[in-house]
Amino acid sequence: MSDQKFSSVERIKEQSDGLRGSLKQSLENDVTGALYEDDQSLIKFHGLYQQDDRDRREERSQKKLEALYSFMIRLRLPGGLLTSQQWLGLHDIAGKNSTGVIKITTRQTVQLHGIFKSRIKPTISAFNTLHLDSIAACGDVNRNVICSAHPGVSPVHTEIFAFAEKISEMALPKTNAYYEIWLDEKQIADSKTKEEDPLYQNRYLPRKFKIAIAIPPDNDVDVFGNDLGLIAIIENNELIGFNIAAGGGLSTTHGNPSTYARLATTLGFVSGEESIIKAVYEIITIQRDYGNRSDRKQARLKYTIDKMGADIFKTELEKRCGFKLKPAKEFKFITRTDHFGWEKDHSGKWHYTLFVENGRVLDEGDFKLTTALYEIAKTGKVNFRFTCNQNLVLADIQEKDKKEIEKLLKGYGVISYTDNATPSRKNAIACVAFPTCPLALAEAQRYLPALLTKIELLLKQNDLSKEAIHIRMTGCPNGCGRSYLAEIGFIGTAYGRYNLQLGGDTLGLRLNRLYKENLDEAAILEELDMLFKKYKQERKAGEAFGDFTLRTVLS
Ligand code: SRM
Ligand code: SF4
Repeated sequence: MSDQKFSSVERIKEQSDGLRGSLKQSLENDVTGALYEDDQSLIKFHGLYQQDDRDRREERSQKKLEALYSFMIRLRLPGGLLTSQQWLGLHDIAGKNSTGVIKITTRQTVQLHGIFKSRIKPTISAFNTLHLDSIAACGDVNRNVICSAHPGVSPVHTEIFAFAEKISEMALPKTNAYYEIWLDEKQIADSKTKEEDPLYQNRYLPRKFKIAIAIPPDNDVDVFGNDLGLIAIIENNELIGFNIAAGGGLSTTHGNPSTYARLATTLGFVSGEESIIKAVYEIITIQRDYGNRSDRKQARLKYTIDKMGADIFKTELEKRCGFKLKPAKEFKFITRTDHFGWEKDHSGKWHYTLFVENGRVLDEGDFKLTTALYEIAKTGKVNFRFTCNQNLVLADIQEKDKKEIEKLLKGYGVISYTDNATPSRKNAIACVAFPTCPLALAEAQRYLPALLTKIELLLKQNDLSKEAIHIRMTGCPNGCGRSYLAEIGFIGTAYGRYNLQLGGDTLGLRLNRLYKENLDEAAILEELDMLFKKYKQERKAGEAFGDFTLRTVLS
C-alpha cells in the first residue's frame, strides 16, 4: 500500500487533525459564502455538504457574483426515529435556517437544504438541544445505519432497532472536532491521546460505508445494495442472529466500464450481540486496510471484495474476528413496499404510514403536509419513523389517541392523499438532483411526479392501474434513489435525458439492466406504452413487470 499514489482526499483526511482542518477559520471568513477547498471535503464528515443553487448559477455568473453557496445538513438517525418533540424542533430549525422543506432520504433520515454559512452553527446547536447530531452522516466513514421501518410488527423489532443504534455508536469517529467547531466546546489539551481511534485511525475509510438491517419479510431497506447488510433471523419470535452480506453498492459512472452496481454477497450467519458487533467492526477494518485509496471510483467495499475474492475476504474476516461464521440461515422476503395506512402492532399500538412524494415534506397548494405534521407533533402522541422508501410512519399511537390523530390526518387530507396515490406512485423513489446536487445531470424529484402522471395514464389505458411497479429515478448514475434495483429505472444522462433500465424484481434481489440509452420524455413514453401493451397481452399469471421484461425484452 505504501507506494500507492493516494487521492487528494487521503491527504486532507490525514492532515486534518481529527477532522478539524481549518473549518473554524473557514467559518469566520465572511468574504465568501464558501469554505476553503480542503474544508469542503472535511465538512462532510460533520454531516454537511457545500452546495450552490444551480438554477441561479448562470444569472449569478453573468452578474459577476460568486455562486449562491449554501449548505445541506443530513442528520445521523440510526433506525430513523424522532419523537414528537424532536419533530417540532426540526420544523422550527427548517423554517428558520433552511428552505423550510424537510427532505426524507432513501437512508431513513432527513436533510435540510439552503443553510447559509452563518447559520450552520445555530442549526447544529439547535439540533444539539434536541439530542440530535449530524456526525458521520456523510464522509468516508460508516453512514446512517438503516433498519426495516415498521415498528413493533413483531416483539423483536425493538431489539433489532437497538442494533442500529449500537452499530452507529460503535462506528462513530472518536474525534471531538464536531463539538469544538460547532458547539464551541474547548479542545481538551491532550485530545490527541484521548482521541485515539482504533477503527478509523487518522486515515478513516477509503470511501463511504453503508450498513442496513433488514427484518424479513420486509426488505424495505434494499439490504443487498449496502456495503454491509444484516438480515435478522427470527425463530419462534426470538432474534437468533443475523445473516451477514457484504459488498453491495448501487453506483456507476457513465463511460467508466470499471464501475458497476453490485449486490452484497452473503458470507454467513452470526449470533450473539458481541460477535455480531465484532463481525461488523472487522468488516470495516478490512475495508480500511485493503480498500483502494488512490482511485475513489474503485474504493467502495464492492471493489475490495471483488479484488480479494469473496472467499479470501471471508477467511480474513474470520481471522480478525477469531471465530468462524456459520452457514447462512433461511429467510424469506415478501415485500419491500411500505405498509401504507393503519397497522396495529403486537403490543396494541397503532402506526399510520403516509405517502410523502419523494420524501419532500412541504406545504404545496391545498396539500399542507408541513402544517399537518406540525399539528400532529403538537399532540405529543406519536413518534416519527422514516422509511427508506422516503415515506413516514407515525408510530406508537395508543388506542385511546388514534381517533385524535386520525381526525388530524383526515382534516389535512393526508389519508385521502395516501389512499388516492396509485400503487406505482407510492412505490416510486426519486433522488434530489437539481437544483442543489452538484452531480446532477438531469432532474429527478422535481420531474418524476409529472412523468408519473403520464405513465399512470399509459397504465390506465392498458388496464394496469392496480399494478405496483417499482419506478425509480436518479439524476445521475450515482444511484441515490437506488434506480438499479427498480423494475423501471431512469438514470439521468443529460438534461431531459435518461437511460431506461429494466428487469429488476419487486424484492430488491436482482439488479436491472440497461434497455435503451439517452431517451427523452417522448421516447420514454413510447417505449413504456409498447412494453405495457406487451405486458398486458403476454404476461404469465401473477408475473411482475420486472420479471416480464427480463423474460421477454432483455433475454
Ligand atoms: Fe447519494 C452523493 C443525495 C442515498 C450513492 N448523494 C450524493 C450527494 C451528497 C451529492 C454530492 O456528493 O455532492 C447528494 C446530495 C443531493 C442533495 O442536494 O441533497 C446525494 N444520496 C442522496 C440522498 C439524499 C437521495 C435522496 O433523495 O434520498 C440520499 C441520502 C441518504 C442518506 O440519508 O444518507 C442518498 N446515495 C444514496 C444511495 C442509496 C442508499 O444508500 O441506499 C446511494 C447508492 C448506494 C451506494 O452508495 O452504493 C448513493 N451518493 C451516492 C454516490 C455514489 C457513491 C459511489 O459508490 O460511487 C454519490 C457520489 C459520491 O459519493 O461520490 C452520492
Ligand atoms: Fe445527485 Fe446523482 Fe445522487 Fe441524484 S443520484 S442525488 S443527481 S448524486
